[in-house]
Amino acid sequence: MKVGLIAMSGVRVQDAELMKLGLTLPGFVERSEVIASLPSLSLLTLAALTPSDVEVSYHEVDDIDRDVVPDLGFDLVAISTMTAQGLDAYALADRFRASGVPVVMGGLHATCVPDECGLHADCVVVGEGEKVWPTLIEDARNGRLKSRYDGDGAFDFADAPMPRFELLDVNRYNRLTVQTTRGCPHKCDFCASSIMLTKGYKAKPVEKVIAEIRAIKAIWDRPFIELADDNSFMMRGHAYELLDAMAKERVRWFTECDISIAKDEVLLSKMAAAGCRQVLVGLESPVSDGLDGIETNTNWKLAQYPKYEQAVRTIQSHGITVIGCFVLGLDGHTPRVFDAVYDFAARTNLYDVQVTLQTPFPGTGLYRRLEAEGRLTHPGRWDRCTLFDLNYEPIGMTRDELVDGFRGLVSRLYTPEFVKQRREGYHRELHRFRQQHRAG
Ligand code: B12
Ligand code: SF4
Repeated sequence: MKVGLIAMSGVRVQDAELMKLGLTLPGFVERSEVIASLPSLSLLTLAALTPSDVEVSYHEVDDIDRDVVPDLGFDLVAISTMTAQGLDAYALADRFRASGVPVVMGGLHATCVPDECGLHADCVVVGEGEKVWPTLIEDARNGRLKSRYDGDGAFDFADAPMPRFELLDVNRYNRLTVQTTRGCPHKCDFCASSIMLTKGYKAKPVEKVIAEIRAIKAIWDRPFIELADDNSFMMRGHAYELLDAMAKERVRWFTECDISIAKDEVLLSKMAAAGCRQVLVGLESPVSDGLDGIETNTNWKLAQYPKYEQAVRTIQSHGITVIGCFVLGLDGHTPRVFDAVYDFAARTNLYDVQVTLQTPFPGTGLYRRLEAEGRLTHPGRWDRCTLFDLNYEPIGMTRDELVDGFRGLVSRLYTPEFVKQRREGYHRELHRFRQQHRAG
């Protein structure tokens, strides 16, 4: 049996004007290039759970002629996609099926709209893939593939297999990913990440993470690793142990965390010592109005707002640069928000800034709310779920004000001068903190 694993990779933006504008801004291009090339960790993980007598191969979708779908001799095709390429994934699945090859579809998009995916795939996997994959393969082998398999969200990371990094041609990637945690203790209205897959928050045993890092080092001398976590280090005992172990591996890495890491100086020191170069932090809004009600458990994000500026400074004072993420178009936002983002970045010397438009991904509370309020403007246009294309009616400004304000902000944030100003400011502050530290 031969299984073809196909990753719907790549970065998407429909807004042609924004794309054109972005290409003229070195700061924007730099950020896009960093995130554009990452392999699918989910498919490498499933490959590892495939019995050894089944042949597996890994393919980036761009290497497959989508119009023809060449005969690659597959007995089964497994497609992993997020929402932005959901429609492309359907078209690809349709072509494979038309040529007689059964298709399995999984991932965040399939988890959120399984019935729709089922119109294009023989089988849809909802949620985490690890627990169901071996059974699915056995069923496919025996000609009794079911139309739906449900990962129940309770996969134990103690059973996590070693992803098959060796299936990759590493020369084509600028980072490889390792997952150390899944889920998040918070529940944001718009979140379309791994809280869709599992209810709790779980951490991979330290020795497994270290083994994965070593496997990457075996194929790549000085790798830059991206932790594919949505919110790292929320279990402090595990985090300390992991960071101490990572410090011995001498790798450079990036991850996503929430702002609470700033209140733990021990954690920050350990992160820096372990090779952490940068963290992405979801600040979401530079004005408190936008934050109210976003985190639906305890309104946690609103409560953090007064600590934002100091938190950015504290994290960066450890030599860990921050990418501050802002979501524009939240219900509390008015056209004043664009200047507020710019000013926040200038005041705090944010090393990097990521601005996106609020996006109602299917399956989220935000999607359901906007649908109920009749505010969805492009239902079903999953190709517009890129974080850069507007799909709903905002309330604090018009659609034009939001789109134009967003483009205007992008054109100001990523100019070489403003990027240089923030980075020089970061280095100055870092130098000052280090001198104070030595003196103290
Ligand atoms: C790495 C990454 C990428 C890589 C993906 C590489 C690849 N081919 O997979 C790149 C850079 C290409 C990328 C692109 C984009 N991304 Co991205 N990305 C991530 C990131 C950082 C990690 C994802 C990851 O590796 N998770 C770990 C793996 C193990 O989990 P998983 O993929 O969900 O897989 C599990 C299950 O879903 C399931 N499964 C998955 N696939 C399959 C397939 C089969 C057959 C089966 C059985 C099971 C199965 O089993 C797996 C194990 O349990 C997340 C944020 C984060 N920190 O999590 C954002 C994230 C997933 N990306 C996001 C977005 C918005 C995008 C872009 C639209 C950005 C853009 N403007 O272009 C594009 C969309 C591309 C597309 N295909 O549609 C959103 C997803 C929203 C959504 N629900 O669609 C996230 C959550 C970020 C965010 N917070 O907004 N991304
Ligand atoms: S903090 Fe981030 S990962 Fe956690 S629920 Fe909110 S958006 Fe999702």
